[in-house]
Amino acid sequence: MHTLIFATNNRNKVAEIQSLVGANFTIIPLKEAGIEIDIPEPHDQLEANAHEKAVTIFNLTHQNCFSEDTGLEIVALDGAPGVKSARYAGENSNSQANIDLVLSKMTGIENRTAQFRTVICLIWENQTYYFEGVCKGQILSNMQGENGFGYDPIFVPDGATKSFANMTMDEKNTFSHRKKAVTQLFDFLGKL
Ligand code: ITT
Repeated sequence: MHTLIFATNNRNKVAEIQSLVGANFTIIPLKEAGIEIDIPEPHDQLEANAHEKAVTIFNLTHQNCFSEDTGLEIVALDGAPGVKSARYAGENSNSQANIDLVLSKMTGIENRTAQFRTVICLIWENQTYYFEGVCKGQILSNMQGENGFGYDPIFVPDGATKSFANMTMDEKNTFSHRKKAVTQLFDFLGKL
């Protein structure tokens, strides 16, 4: 059995990833590890922010750990909100404010193509590794569904007919960026 600290304060990410973990791994969220810090995300690339989060926690714990940074990249908005997805409508903005801003910027725009991109940074036995998962889809013109978190009510993945927020977690996992990145992570760890 291996133990990995997951360097996140986002309980929705923890729930999604814990639903995917195989029997050989135990994931310890920051809260359970007794770590209460606001992890910095100062960079303009998902990879660099993921690295910053993992290194911050590694330096505190000296234990194997991973982090992930996710962005919603909308073609018609030149890739925004992207790396700023958590704070698109301002430093202390919530999901509703972020969604409202996206929908207002997308008013009248026909090209609704977007993707979620997740980058995982793993620090394992002092070495750093990256894994990426992408989920392509379309931005809706209004919110649909109550499940999930973040931008889920306005995103329909390619191959689906309903938003992520109208799916169960298992359904979302059949499409999701996070599932794809996490699968690579555990495939890699499983081969070590
Ligand atoms: P940590 O940095 O502590 O991991 P965070 O919430 O700040 O948590 P991010 O920096 O990765 O996470 O911010 C990405 C934002 O994008 C997040 O706040 C959500 O609003 C949104 N997001 C991330 N994954 C998502 C998903 O699967 N579905 C919908 N929105 C998502």
